Order: sequence, then structure tokens, then C-alpha cells
Amino acid sequence: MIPTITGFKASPDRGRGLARDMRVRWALEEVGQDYDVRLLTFEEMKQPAHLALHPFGQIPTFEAGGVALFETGAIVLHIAKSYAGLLPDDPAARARAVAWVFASLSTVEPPILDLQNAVLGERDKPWTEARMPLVKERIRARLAQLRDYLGEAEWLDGGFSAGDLMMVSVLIRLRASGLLDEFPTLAAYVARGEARPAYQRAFEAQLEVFHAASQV
Ligand code: GTB
Repeated sequence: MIPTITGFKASPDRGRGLARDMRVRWALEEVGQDYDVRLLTFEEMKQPAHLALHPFGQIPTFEAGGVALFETGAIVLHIAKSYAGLLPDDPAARARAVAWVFASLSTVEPPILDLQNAVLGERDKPWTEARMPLVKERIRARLAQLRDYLGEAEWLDGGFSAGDLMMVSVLIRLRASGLLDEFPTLAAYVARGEARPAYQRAFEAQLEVFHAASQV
């Protein structure tokens, strides 16, 4: 059964691989599973057919073999548990890899999202300029902790896992801000993730969608 995922018909990230279907694509590429993509406009995402799959009317979703899921973390963990390659066999290491998926999404990503909201959605608000140093300092504090934990290691906990896939995906969102460059070992960690053939295939596939949408 080939999974079907959803993605933007015309991604607002202009093919930079920042939309969250990229995380699901990468996971499927890592485990060697082909997949289909149903592309949706913003309007289609808010229609009943899609809301039946995703209560918040967003992408990505995942359907395969009677399983229908929303939430990128849940989808990536489902893929990681269904196919070999993204979670270690040892139960303790497996539990730690799952913890890193959660840490990426609930500890590292929120301050990064706060910055993106400030830059993209609140630029014209009177408080934005005054808040910006605080928003950036919160990110730097998390990045410093992550840098200290990672040290000179290649990946977060032994071999590459779903935890690294999610952490790299989260950190990539920082690139435009320049903050990642303040932490060279984290920038190198992200570059290692992006250099993986599975990442490259996923990136090219989502870029192709963007190019196709631009030609319409
Ligand atoms: N918690 C959910 C998950 O992890 O799956 C969040 C899903 C989500 O935020 N989906 C976004 C969406 O569908 C797309 S990825 N938005 C449409 C809507 O809510 O109506 C977030 C995203 C969007 C755009 C960029 N960008 O332009 O750079 C980057 C990331």
C-alpha cells in the first residue's frame, strides 16, 4: 500500500523545503517507501473533505493501509515505527530517539516559530521591534544548550534517527535569520542532515511541485 500525503499546491516557502510535508517526505525517503502526494490549495484545505482528515485544515496528512493521520510528529513516528531505518532496535535508544522528536517539536521549535510569527505576521505591530531581542535570546539559549549536548557528535544519540530528522528540519527554519551561523557545530549538523541522499530526494520532489505551480 503506497501512502498518500498532502502538501501545498503552491507552497508559500517558494520551494525552500520549509513546509512540513518536507519532513514527511524525508522520513519516507529515509525508509525507502514510495509515496503519492495530494496537492491542495489553501481553499481546499478548509473544505470538509480535507477537514475530515485534518481538524485544523492544514498539511501534511498521511493515509496508508487504513491509517489516517495528521500532525507531522505523529506521522514521522508512525513511519519510523512501521519501517526500518529511523529508530534503533534497542528499546532504551528507541525511547530516546522518540524523546528527541518531541524535544525538537515542543522545546526547540516554539521559540523559532515565535520569531517567524514576529517577522512574517507582526512586523507592523508597535511592540515587535522591542520584543525582537528577547525572541532572539530565547532561541540562542536553546541553541546553546543543544550545541553543548551535541558536542562533536555526528547525530544526537548514536546513529541518525527520527529525532535527528525532526531536529534538523526544525533548525533549517532558522537559516534565514542568521542565528544558526552563530553556532557552527549546529550549522554543520544541519548540513550533514541536508547532505543525506534521502533529504536531497525529498527536497527535489517538493521543489518540482513549486516549479510546476509557478508555470501555471
Ligand atoms: N502542528 C502541525 C504539524 O506539525 O503538522 C502544524 C501544521 C502546519 O503548520 N501546517 C501548515 C499549514 O497547513 C504548513 S507547514 N498552513 C496552512 C494553514 O494553516 O492554513 C508550516 C509552514 C508554512 C509556510 C512556511 N513558509 O512559507 O516558509 C513554512 C512552514
